[in-house]
Amino acid sequence: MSEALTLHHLEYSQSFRVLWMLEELGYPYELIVYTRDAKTMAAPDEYKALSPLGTAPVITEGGLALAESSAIMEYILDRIPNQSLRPASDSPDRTRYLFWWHVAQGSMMPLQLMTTVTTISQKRLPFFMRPFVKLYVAGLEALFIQPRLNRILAAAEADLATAPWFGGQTLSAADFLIAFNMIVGAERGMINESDHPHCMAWVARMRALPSFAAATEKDGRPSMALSY
Ligand SMILES: N[C@@H](CCC(=O)N[C@@H](CS)C(=O)NCC(=O)O)C(=O)O
Repeated sequence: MSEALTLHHLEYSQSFRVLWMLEELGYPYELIVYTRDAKTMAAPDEYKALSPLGTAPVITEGGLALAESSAIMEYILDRIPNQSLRPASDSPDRTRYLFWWHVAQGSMMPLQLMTTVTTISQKRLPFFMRPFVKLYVAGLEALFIQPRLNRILAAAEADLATAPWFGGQTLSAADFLIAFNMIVGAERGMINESDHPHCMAWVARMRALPSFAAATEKDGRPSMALSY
């Protein structure tokens, strides 16, 4: 295992946000890009073997192998004392930063994942089961998933109307963490100009960062969303 901090990046995955934040920080790292299994879209076996969870992202450094996007991002930020991506505990932006940092993984991702899983599994079901499952999924979307996502996006609209970044006045790690949710949401039409103008303006601001161009060049993928 290399002594240098190495990001194991799985294509079309949440590891893009770690790649992007590393580029923003200018922190030295090595990059290994893995492709998904063409049939199952799962991570390849060599990726699954990297960490106990078998999920992307993973970083390694010497004997360390660390999974989970937010744990990895905190680990990297802890290594750089003078970075500005985490508002200090006495900053007026701190609570807003903490809120969105946790919303990304704790509230938004589970809802988006439910939609992804139900969409993929419907396509893999025997055709005679599909109408029943479609009805069930439509109910789940209407009663549970969409109302919750709508409340999150309404809160994001309200906050982004008062300050440009999820963490408040300055760009923060919360922006990079939630960027995967937001940009995939925009690519899939869940976030759109007519309903979420402030969110779309934030997406444009994020995409305009030089670190986005650098990360996409290294990633080499046309989008963040996995097509299914
Ligand atoms: N909460 C985890 C979720 C990780 C996760 O589900 N990653 C997906 C990629 S977006 C994955 O590894 N998929 C491939 C697989 O499960 O084989 C994190 O943020 O690291």
